[in-house]
Amino acid sequence: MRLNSRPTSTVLSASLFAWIIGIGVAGSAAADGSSAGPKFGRAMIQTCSGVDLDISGVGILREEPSDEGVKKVSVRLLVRGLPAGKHAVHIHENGTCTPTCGDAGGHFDPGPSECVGGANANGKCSTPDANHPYHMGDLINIESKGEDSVSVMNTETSRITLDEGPLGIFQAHTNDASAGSTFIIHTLPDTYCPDGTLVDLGEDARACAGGSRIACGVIQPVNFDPESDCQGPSCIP
Ligand SMILES: [Cu+2]
Repeated sequence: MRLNSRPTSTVLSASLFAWIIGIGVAGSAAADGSSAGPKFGRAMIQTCSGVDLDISGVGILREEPSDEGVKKVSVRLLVRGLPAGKHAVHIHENGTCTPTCGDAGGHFDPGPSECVGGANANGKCSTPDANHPYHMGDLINIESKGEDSVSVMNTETSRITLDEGPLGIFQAHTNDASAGSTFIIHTLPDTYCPDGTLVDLGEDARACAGGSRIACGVIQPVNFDPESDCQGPSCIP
């Protein structure tokens, strides 16, 4: 089944959760990048440490082979346990969720635009949200009807690739960054920084990008076999 490329954020019943995960990744895969099939990534999403919620889910990425310069990656999230409302979802720059979700780093955004606001004394961007919502890892919100529901988000991005290269999400892009990347789900919706400015919600200066982090999953390259690997309980977080 081809992943739905229409940007949506909807809610499904829990009874459909396993079924969707089972067929949502079907297709021939490219395990080592040597075949002409699609490439897949998967993240098992869990509650961030110190957060009093019971979140679990899966994030699935699919990139079709193409000789064109711009690659499109389908992104699909299915998540249980999110509080009601919209929640920001981004791809963050480090391939780790531990010891805290803060270790996932900032939004995935390799390249010279990363430090639009200039670097501080530690070599970090002094205004990490300056490029928001145009970071390479910025995605759309996921919407929940409540912690007992299963939330689904489908979107498509051409800002990343599952292949190697400057926008590859499975490699390290800075000397101090862990290789790989993560999905981070935030407590608040992404407001996409209207007019290019941060939305001031008090103490949280990054509120325009969803505020604190409540769930995280490391994105890893996978080769799903739809006949065996991902049509059973092993696919269900
Ligand atoms: Cu984020």
